[in-house]
Amino acid sequence: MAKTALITGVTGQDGSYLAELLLSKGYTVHGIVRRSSSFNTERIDHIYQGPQERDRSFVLHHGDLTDGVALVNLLRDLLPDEVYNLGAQSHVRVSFDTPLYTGDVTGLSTLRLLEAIRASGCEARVYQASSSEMFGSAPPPQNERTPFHPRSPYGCAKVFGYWTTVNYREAYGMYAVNGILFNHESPRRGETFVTRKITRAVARIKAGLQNRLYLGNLDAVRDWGYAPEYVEAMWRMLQREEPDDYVVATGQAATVREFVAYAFGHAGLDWTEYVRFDPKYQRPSEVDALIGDPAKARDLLDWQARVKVAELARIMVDADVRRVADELAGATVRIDR
Ligand code: NDP
Ligand code: GDR
Repeated sequence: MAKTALITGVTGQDGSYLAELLLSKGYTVHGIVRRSSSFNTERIDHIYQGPQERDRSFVLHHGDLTDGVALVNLLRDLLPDEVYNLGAQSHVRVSFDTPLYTGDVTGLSTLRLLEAIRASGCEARVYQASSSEMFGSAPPPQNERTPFHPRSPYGCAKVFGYWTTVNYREAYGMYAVNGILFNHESPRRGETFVTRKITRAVARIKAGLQNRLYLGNLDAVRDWGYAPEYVEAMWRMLQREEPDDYVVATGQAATVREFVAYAFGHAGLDWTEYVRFDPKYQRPSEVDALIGDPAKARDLLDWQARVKVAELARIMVDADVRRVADELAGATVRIDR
């Protein structure tokens, strides 16, 4: 029998790659989409199957992580084998402007979803999208035993989601796991996260559409990997015999400045001519350095990152250059696959 999965956050970067991965493995995939005043399905339009199609393997449902009753009803109807909780207000800087909202959507919603799973009588295995932001100011390298010290409302909300997931595993014997994922990027990354902001600017500068890029802290150190590889790790976590928590990372560090240099350099541009500082993009409390130790994922999941930061920057610049060229040609701009 084909397995059934439910993905929250299916319209996001990771949700779109995960939906593709599960479909390729023969799953029937259900996704929760929140209603918005304009279309928010760009990343999954290429796999969309309309309600009139027979035997659909990809089905979208309106819903919202803040609506616990809707979650119970949906789970009771679907009784999925696996639930991937990727939905979140995921922007760290924005979480300082909307702390209560972020606490609700990113933190409390994990509890809502886990309770909904219990209430619906569903026995799904659950993946919780935990984050390296939970480590905050804990010095690198960070692994599964590193104590958390979050530095933002987003990080605090993710710590709540992490411990709630552990608690449901211990209290109710649920198969619930935390993937503690370090930053992972792709051509589908949201345009206000720093990597995509940079690669999009490179493409637009190259095309003569922009001549400045304003950034905040260039000294921050991150461990940047490639999103399509990271969703494979999520799936592997749910295939183990016993539930557990895993760090997923490349183990390699780069500063924002280095990413800028890789991206501009790949397009033959000198970044110092274009990049300017704007304090608007600084955070009230910054996370200085996140570098993951992915040994456990390597040993137990047989998972390793292949794409490293310099190649990642090249992949993203090339995709944005193609997109800008399509836009200028008036062609339909397709999401990069
Ligand atoms: P995105 O911001 O690209 O996607 C977030 C998704 O959550 C979108 O589908 C969004 O819908 C959805 N969402 C937001 N609010 C709600 C809500 N109230 N109800 C239901 N869905 C909602 O994030 P990523 O794909 O990058 O990340 C996926 C998850 O992994 C997130 O939880 C993130 O915090 C976490 N994470 C990400 C890392 C990364 O480097 N990318 C690293 C570690 C953790 P809409 O399209 O309508 O906005
Ligand atoms: P992060 O990603 O906060 O690590 O969270 P982001 O790309 O937003 O920032 C990375 C680092 O770059 C610095 N920075 C800037 N950031 C943005 N967005 N815009 C700028 O102009 C800019 N200039 C410098 C930041 O200060 C920071 O140090 C991401 C999200 O996907 C989370 O959901 C996820 O949990 C973590 O990664 C792991």
